[in-house]
Amino acid sequence: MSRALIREIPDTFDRAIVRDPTRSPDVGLARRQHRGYREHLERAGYQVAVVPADDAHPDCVFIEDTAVVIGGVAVVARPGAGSRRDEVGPVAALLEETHELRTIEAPGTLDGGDIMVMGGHIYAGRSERTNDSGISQLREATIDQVGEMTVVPVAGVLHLKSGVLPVGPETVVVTPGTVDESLLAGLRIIYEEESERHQFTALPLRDHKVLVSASAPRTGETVAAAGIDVVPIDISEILAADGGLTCMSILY
Ligand code: CIR
Repeated sequence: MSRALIREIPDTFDRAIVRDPTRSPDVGLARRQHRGYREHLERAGYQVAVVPADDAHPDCVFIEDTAVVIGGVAVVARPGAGSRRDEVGPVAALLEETHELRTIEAPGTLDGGDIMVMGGHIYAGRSERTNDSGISQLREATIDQVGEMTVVPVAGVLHLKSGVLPVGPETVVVTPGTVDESLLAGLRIIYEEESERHQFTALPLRDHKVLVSASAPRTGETVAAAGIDVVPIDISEILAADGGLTCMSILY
């Protein structure tokens, strides 16, 4: 059984943290786009569990940042943004029913958006949100579940998965200049189109389709030309809050 945890959008979503506020997201439209996202997960065969929104946490829809599930272990994150730290409670309570729970403790900080697992290899982004202590606690907690870990310093974007998006078992889309690509050795790299910078995001699903953001059509075409079955979805309001397609779910 493949499961997807998602979290509803709070009424306060227009106050989500943004790096470069040009406009605030429209909450009603964001909710419609989120419903479309959920439908894609259901269509792909995930059993979807929904955590209710919490108006005290404008960013709570970005549930990926609150926990990392690797094999039988769920590592409860300690989000780098102080205002997001208490988002983890209800997610931990759900994961505890099915997984061995570990917790990132202070001074560690870790956002799930910085953790990318490909072929049993963990890539851990060191970013504004995830520090060395968080990364070494994650390594310790999951050492029995996966092989190697590569630490990837992240520049100019929020998370590792803002700049490096898996679109297949060994293929990623990279926003040029955000990571040292030599750390991704062995992976096939497709570049995000310069004119679509920070607009491409993706989520590979269990049915081998890959959701991609409709706002980066040229990059989407390049990914499709590489033989990947892409499904565009409009998530303009999620992008406006610095979110993407991975960050609205925890898949396991
Ligand atoms: C934040 O700044 O924390 C949110 N506005 C966006 C989080 C996006 N999370 C993700 O990509 N994993």
